[in-house]
Amino acid sequence: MDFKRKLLIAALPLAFCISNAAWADVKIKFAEVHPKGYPPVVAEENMGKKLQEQSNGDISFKMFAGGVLGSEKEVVEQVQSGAVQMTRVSLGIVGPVVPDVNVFNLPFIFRDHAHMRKIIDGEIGQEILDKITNSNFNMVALAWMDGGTRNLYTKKPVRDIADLKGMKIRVQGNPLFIDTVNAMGGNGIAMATGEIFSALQTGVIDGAENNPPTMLEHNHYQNAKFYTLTEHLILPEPVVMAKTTWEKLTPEQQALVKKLAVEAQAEERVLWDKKSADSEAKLKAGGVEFIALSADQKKAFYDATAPVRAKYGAPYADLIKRIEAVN
Ligand code: BDP
Repeated sequence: MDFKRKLLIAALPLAFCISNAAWADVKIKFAEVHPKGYPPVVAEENMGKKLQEQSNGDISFKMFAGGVLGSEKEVVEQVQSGAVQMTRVSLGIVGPVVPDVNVFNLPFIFRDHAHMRKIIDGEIGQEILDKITNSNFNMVALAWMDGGTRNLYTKKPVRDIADLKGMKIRVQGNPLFIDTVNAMGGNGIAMATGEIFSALQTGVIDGAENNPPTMLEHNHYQNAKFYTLTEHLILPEPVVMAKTTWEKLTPEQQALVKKLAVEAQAEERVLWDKKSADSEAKLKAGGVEFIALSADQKKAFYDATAPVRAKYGAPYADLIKRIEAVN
């Protein structure tokens, strides 16, 4: 082999590396526990389309909806290892990993849904996203999806707090929620979203708690016909990217991802309101009884959970005052 040819062969791997770097191509697998057509899934898919277009194809995006990449807990682990690059996850699931976010997971921390929205749109919302980003868990938190208001759904009616006594109620895997249900007199049992349907069907649990779209779309209403409007949790849901992926992006690409995530936040909110109203109507048509509580009856749930707010809220007393001060 002549010298020139040898030189060419030696230089090949280097040339390959250079051309690879120039293609800066980042592939995003986005994990969703919700099915296609669900409000955040729609907004996230639109975000992905815009991301592909506006990055001129340097960033590719693929949605994995319906929990195919695992439960939310498993997905959070995969984001930490970098196997999944983006997800939307309930804040309830982030709490055990980044305890500072548990302020938003406290029962009755927000006065109502509108109060929660004001908070996540403002500086406190950004502070909580930053807590996630600044933790050591390989996540950059970009925006908030709306997860509505959570109420109890049960096989036997809960018309008053006393009716909940001893009922096994599924909660997300966060000790704070087990304590919350226990404080209300029930028996909190943690399990993944995908296990609820059969647990209700087989009687492993007597009920669960969630918003109307989840109760409908995950078919829980088929085996739990009573929906008690406790409004005990209003959990927003961060959209996160693996920090290892984020760091591969140029500053321009990072700004684009952030901008499009914030656009998705606004888009999802409109879809959410429509979906919630539709879901309520469909649940009622499907035989679910909506049980309204009087102010006194609701106060009984609030009072019963005071020890939970005291236990988990103690380190965040100032932040809680700031949340309460937002009108
Ligand atoms: C829904 C959330 C989803 C949660 C699910 C649950 O959108 O992220 O995983 O509740 O409770 O409201 O498992």
